[in-house]
Amino acid sequence: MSGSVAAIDLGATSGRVIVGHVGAETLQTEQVARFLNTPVQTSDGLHWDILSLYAGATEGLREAFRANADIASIGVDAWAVDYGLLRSGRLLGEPYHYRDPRTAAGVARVHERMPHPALFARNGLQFLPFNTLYQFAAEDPDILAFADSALLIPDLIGYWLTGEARAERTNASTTGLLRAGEWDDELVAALGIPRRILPELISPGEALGPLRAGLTADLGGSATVTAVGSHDTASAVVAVPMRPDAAAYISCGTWGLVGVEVERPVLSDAAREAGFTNEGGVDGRIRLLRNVMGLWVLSETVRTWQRDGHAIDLPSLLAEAAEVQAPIFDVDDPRFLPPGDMVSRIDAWFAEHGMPAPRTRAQYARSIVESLAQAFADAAADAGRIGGVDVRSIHIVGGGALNALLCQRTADRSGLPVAAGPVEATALGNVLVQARAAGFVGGSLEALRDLVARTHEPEVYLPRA
Ligand code: LRH
Repeated sequence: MSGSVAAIDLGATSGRVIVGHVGAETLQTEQVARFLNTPVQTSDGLHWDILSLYAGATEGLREAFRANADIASIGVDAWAVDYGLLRSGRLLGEPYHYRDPRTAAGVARVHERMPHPALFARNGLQFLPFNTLYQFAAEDPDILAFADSALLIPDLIGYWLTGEARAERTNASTTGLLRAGEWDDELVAALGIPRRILPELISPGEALGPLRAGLTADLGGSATVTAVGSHDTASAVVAVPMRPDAAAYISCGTWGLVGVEVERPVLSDAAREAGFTNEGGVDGRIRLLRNVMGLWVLSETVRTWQRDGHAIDLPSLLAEAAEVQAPIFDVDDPRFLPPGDMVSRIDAWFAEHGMPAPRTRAQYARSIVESLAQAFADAAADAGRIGGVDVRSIHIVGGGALNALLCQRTADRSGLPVAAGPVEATALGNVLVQARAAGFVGGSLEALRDLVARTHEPEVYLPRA
């Protein structure tokens, strides 16, 4: 039996609605809507425009039903860690963007009560200043006390679609408040977080609920909303056509999430010291990975040039970059996290390290790509060592799979073949988990990945001397 499902996939720069057609030998996707995600800086910080994202998602669902009356299920994924606070079902304000610097105060407050090594022993998370537990600690305590629930971005969209408030497990793992897959009540209490704001957990593949009665007429169709790997990276990893015992993956978009898939969390000192995180995956797998800064540094650099009046065409810029040499810098330096003028920050990094900075735009682009490739190669090697996986190839999925220079240089710098694609891994992973729940396809993650491999042939980059 085959059938169709719809995936809502919200990314840091755009959102999409994709219809997937799935059967034993079929895995096809068509994008029915794409809308921009434009964060808004207000007097109190950097926010996501969540209502415009919800409007884009529902307009996309309307289009999906118009084109495919038989959609059986809807799944939502988005970036991790961010949330909306609600009281009696009403949103108390636009969610903060994880790149808003307010989290620094939260980090200090949390670490006063529990330093990172003690936290890591419980939640297995890499220290990232925007993990949800630090954001909660940075909230105005009166607002937190007033709220009766906190919903991560995909859970919030799911709530608006169904009226059901739940916390999907893969994304909940990025809050820092899960221990062995359940809310860590002891930690929640120790950090003074009101326990009532954390909703009941739900796992990928479980039904969240039917579309609200009021919505079905508006959208022109009815379907069940199914929990997927609602953390976008969890969905992407589902659709990596890899053998987990022999490969590393890089989910490369705004971020480069570099890691291996393991059966159990790795809570060793080596994992913590190397900045690895144990995020929850679909089917209880663990995503042992490191956040590498990703294409953000390049896109933010291009944005700075465009703002200064230069017309930049990315493919031409990358073609020119392939022809020049450039030095590398540490892309994971925290100075590159907030939005802003990346070129001056890159210059400052080189000045502090007594090295000449790039001069032309092509050299800057090359320097960023080379630095990313090196960070990817290092993280893939570390992931293999720490996770006990004999990494013999690297899979790059997501938008970065289209960047031939980055893929080739990752192969060169790691000495390993790089298999690039699918570009739309996140949407495919979202679609596959729904399709399995609906009975359109069966089996383990391995069977789902085999279907991806049969239908989406990767582009292979062999390492050059
Ligand atoms: C990628 C991602 C990543 C998180 C970051 C906040 O979109 O979900 O896995 O660390 O956003």
